[in-house]
Amino acid sequence: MKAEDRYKQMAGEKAASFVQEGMIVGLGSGSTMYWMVRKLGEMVQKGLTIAGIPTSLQTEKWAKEFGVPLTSFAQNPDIDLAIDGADEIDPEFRLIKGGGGSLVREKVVAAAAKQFIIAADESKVVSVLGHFPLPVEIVPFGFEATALQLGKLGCDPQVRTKGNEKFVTDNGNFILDCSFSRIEDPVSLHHKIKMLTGVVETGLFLNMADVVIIGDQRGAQRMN
Ligand code: ABF
Repeated sequence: MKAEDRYKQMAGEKAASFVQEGMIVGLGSGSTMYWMVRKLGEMVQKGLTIAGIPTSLQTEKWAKEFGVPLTSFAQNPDIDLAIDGADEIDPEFRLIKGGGGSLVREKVVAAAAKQFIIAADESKVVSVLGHFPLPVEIVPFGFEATALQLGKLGCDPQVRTKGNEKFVTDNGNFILDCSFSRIEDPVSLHHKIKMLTGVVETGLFLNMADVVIIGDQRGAQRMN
């Protein structure tokens, strides 16, 4: 196993240890969350009673594979704990997420949770956000016009593709990946993007992460 994958596994499994009896848990997306959901399955097998709300169809598959019971917002709108990965984490624990295309469901779940835990390998820790292209979910209708407006904010938006087709999110939308290089004021940028007609959500998760767990050669460390 590559070191980075081991770091992901350690961070994901440590995040799972925060889950307690009877909790409704938001289940994040991405490869780090594979290890977190897998660990939750082991905990369920040992008698833990929980139910999870998945943030992607892939996470839903993992939960079923590992025996983690699932629920929904219709049954449980009040989430105790959401656990997710990230693409970038800055010193103020502000995040870029959405590399996997699930940012809208991830943000809805994170916003509904009493506590939000991030688990990631050390490669995600940055001094300033922006090297990773910022994902922005937009409605497909008039996406070309939305891209033009987004470009005026200082990036060259690229419509995400999957093979020869445009990538379509679990919500039926498109994603524009926007390379800003350095995002000095993520709060201001997030609000400017959100005000654009056609934009559903940005991959900037600001002042949301309550706990950040980083996996590195020393193991899994809680950063805050
Ligand atoms: C998900 O985790 C996404 O928001 C983010 O892109 C991804 C990180 O992927 P990985 O855990 O595979 O590094 O929450």
